[in-house]
Amino acid sequence: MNAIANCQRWDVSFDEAFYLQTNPDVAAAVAAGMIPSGAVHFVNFGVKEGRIGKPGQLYDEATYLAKNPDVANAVSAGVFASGFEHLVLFGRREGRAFSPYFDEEWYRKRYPDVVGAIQAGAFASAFDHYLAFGRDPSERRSTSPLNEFIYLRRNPDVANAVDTNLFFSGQQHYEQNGRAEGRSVNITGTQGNDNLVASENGDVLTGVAVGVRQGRNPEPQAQSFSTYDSVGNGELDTLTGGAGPDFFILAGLFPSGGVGNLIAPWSFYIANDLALADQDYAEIRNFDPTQDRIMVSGAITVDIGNDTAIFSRRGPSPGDVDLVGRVIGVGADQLQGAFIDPFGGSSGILRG
Ligand SMILES: [Ca+2]
Ligand SMILES: [Ca+2]
Ligand SMILES: [Ca+2]
Repeated sequence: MNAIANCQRWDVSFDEAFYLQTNPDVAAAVAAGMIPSGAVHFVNFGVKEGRIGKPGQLYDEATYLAKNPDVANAVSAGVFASGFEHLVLFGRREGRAFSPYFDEEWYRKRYPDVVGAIQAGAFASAFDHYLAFGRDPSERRSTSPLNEFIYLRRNPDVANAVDTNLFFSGQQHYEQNGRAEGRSVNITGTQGNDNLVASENGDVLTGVAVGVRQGRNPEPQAQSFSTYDSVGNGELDTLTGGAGPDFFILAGLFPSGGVGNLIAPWSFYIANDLALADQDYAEIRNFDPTQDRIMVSGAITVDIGNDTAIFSRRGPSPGDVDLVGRVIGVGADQLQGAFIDPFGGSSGILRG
């Protein structure tokens, strides 16, 4: 059977030995010759019964049927035994959504190089790129706004679980365990407009694209570090806080030229074109001045109605300022003490 052969080859959701070991009733039925294999059981029955085909299983029957109504109809009509059968026969090559733990659309938005590679025919889908390269410890690409690289670096136990395939990704670990365990995460955006929302655990929200670079440090654990694939030029991001103490990042440290690893503070959301300075910024919502904080570089605040506009200098003349943030429903006087400026109140000049 073609579907079974595909299922057995496609090892991100099914492992015959694991399935028989964890489902003794199926193992007994296979041993008695009533079913040819665990895979046949999984495709026809097990996946619909919510049985797990493999540790870190990516596939989710309910997600697949909900996101692909034509498949749901075909399964109801008896054309396919399960959504999973359709996926292994057709859906995967069609790039269909099949998992809460991989967002094809988001991955393409975050990594334009992958879109280029797909257009050039190197990969059938973003998921195929992720399997081939994105999970590698040197890349740790994100499959959602949860920053995979930072999550795995902050949680070595999770990194170990991912590297030994107990979880497919840090994001899967967070959704299944980490959130309930109270782990906080870094939620990071793309080079486009983003809508990022914190959990209840107290998170770090950064609207720009935070990536990974290989460093020059000879220590293996320090060979890579996070950096920025975009700096907010032309971006309008919405960052919404949660119940915990959140940290909103409107500035970063960047390597600068010269000797050694000098770093310089740069504000995000500084427009390349001065005429567009008010068009790019982070809109901060649900901000709690008693516990949430905003990282800035040389912020200048102005009350605008019930909100506070945050400007950063973009050049040496006093009026040469650029809108970088807007805190909704919070006045400038309430924000005193909410700013973290590790850059010592420096001007935040990015260009010019
Ligand atoms: Ca963005
Ligand atoms: Ca909060
Ligand atoms: Ca701006």
